[in-house]
Amino acid sequence: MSQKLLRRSLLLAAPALAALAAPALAGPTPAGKDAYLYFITPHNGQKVRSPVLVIFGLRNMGVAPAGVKFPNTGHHHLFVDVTEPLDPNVPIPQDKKHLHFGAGQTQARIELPKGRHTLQLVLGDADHIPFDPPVVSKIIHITVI
Ligand SMILES: [Cu+2]
Repeated sequence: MSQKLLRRSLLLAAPALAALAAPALAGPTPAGKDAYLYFITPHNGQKVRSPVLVIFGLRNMGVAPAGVKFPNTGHHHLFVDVTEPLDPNVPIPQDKKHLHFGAGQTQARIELPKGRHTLQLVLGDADHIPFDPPVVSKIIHITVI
């Protein structure tokens, strides 16, 4: 491998290594005592129209933007039709099924296709890692008509 090519592959590898190291450095953030995460709306079994207004309810903890390390706070994540179990030791993925509300939002309007969907809220710490123990809502089922 040429010196130039080697340097390029190291540069490419660096962010990946940093991402792998981050959870171990951050460590699990303790959840607030009696933290309770829930949907204010919609409710389980509700028939709704898209865009769906989702309001996040949280008791006994506060909301802070992502990146802000303040005791007993986190930011909301909405899981849409997620079937894989939550891995509490790594940052929550960021994709169409895992929505981050890193500005500290407590509600959102989300576009969903017609049909049945599952929704679940997961609170993440400043580094998007679930708390210890994880602060998650019940999974609710909604139907978009
Ligand atoms: Cu996040």
